[in-house]
Parts: sequence; structure tokens; C-alpha cells
Amino acid sequence: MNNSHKLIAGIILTCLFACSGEKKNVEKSEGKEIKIVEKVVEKKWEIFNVGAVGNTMSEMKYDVESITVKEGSWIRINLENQGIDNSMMHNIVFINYGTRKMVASEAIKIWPSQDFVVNKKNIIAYSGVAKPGESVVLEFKAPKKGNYEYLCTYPGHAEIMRGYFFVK
Ligand SMILES: [Cu+2]
Repeated sequence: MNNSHKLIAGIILTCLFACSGEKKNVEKSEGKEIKIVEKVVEKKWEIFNVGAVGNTMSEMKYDVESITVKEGSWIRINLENQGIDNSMMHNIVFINYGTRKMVASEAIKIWPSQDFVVNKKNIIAYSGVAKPGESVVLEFKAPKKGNYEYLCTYPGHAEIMRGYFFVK
């Protein structure tokens, strides 16, 4: 490589680095330059550890009776199934106030499919099913201020596996 080739190679290299550096901020679309502004909105998390305890249909329950959060916050529910009996399969489903029986009965109808969640219009958020000894995580944004409920939609559990969810 002679000197002029080295110079050209040097220019190309400089250009490659310079160009790749600029690309992060500017993108060309139909000949117009558009500046991309990265907006980092920090989510405000409210984290709750909920245990599903008990090993019989009469014992089983969530060890948290109510959950209160602020409107607009992000909620992370760590649901830990502490049961050991095979029939103890649990999820956690957040619903509109007063719709528990309806949501639960519709879940029974589709037994034993999927996540036992059917009546989506009354559902705010729902987790997957945790088998005995398993944990599942549910993340969602708090709905508007008001009173809500949560329940386990595994068939037969909704009468006693439930709690209240308040958004302030
Ligand atoms: Cu359950």
C-alpha cells in the first residue's frame, strides 16, 4: 500500500466511525433528517409478595388480604405458590369490582384449558398458573382510581382465594 492509498483508507475509516456515531441521533427518512429523541420515562414500581398458602380446598388462601397502590404506578406481583398438594394450582387475576362470581364461573366453563381466564372485559391483569412450589410474576400498570378485586380463577378456588385491590 502506497501513501495515497493509506490516506484514502484513513479517510474511509474516519468516515465510518464518524458516520456510525451520528447515526445514533439522526435518521434519514424520505430525504428529511429526523432527530430521534430518546425519552426515558422511569416507571414507579410498587412490589408485592403474595403467597398462596394451604393444601386443602378449605385452607387455601392468599396471605395478603388487600393491595393498595397509587394510580399510574406499575405493579409487580410475585405470586409464590407455597402449596405442596398437586391440586393446589393458583394464579392471580385482577378484576373489576363485583365481577368475581362471573369471572370465576366463566373460568370453570373452559376447564381445563389455558390460564383459566375468559371474561377479558372485566379483567385488569392476570398471571399465569403457578404449580405447587412455583412462582409467577405479574406486572401491570395501575388502572384508574377505584376499588377492584383479585381472585384465583383455578376452578373452585374463587370463593376463598380472593382479596381487594384499591387504587388511590
Ligand atoms: Cu387457586
